[in-house]
Amino acid sequence: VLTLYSYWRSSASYRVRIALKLKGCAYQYAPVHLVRDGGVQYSDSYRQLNPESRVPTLVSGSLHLTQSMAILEWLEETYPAPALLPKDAAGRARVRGLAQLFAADVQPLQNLGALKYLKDGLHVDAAGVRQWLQHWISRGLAAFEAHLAEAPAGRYCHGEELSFADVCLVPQCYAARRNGIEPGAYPHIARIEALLQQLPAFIEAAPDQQPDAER
Ligand SMILES: N[C@@H](CCC(=O)N[C@@H](CS)C(=O)NCC(=O)O)C(=O)O
Repeated sequence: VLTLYSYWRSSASYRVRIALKLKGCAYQYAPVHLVRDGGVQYSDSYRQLNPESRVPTLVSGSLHLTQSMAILEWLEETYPAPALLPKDAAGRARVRGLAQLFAADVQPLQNLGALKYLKDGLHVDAAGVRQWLQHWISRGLAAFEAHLAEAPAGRYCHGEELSFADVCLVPQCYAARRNGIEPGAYPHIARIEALLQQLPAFIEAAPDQQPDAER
């Protein structure tokens, strides 16, 4: 039995939800409210699962897996079909590079904890925080778009098969919209996102479909 500790709006959790659904893995959903009571991720009980106090955490028996990209790699090795990485080394490097563009270079700068430090620690005002978010998110989307534009045409981010790059793209588009950036301004991203948003795995993994979604 797999248990996913997740927050509906968390883009890192959203990646793992998409991959679990694509691979047809059933899982229990354990909500971790990142805002209420100062953040449930800081509670002693959650810290025992994930000392970094972040979501997601995926629990499988005695395994406590943290870091969404490490979880995606574990899922890929444990449940190889359908594959979310290409067969060739160059293709895998490209897909991992696209995925890390968002996971390593953009998401940390839009994360709740980083924004809280900008506001409370460095006293940046709301307009400054918004400018920060829009700067880093737009820069990441523009770079991702340039990568898509230079590759041979395909249905998805890397050719005809779904990959980690698609799994990371949709949550980043969600985070962009939340912060006033319209990913539709980037033509390749817009086309692929529209296609992905029609797939059941992506629909079921969406933030507003989660049990802890606030409407
Ligand atoms: N690199 C980590 C990032 C995890 C992360 O930053 N999660 C955010 C939500 S998307 C979080 O738990 N933030 C809580 C906080 O900053 O207090 C991953 O990919 O799993």
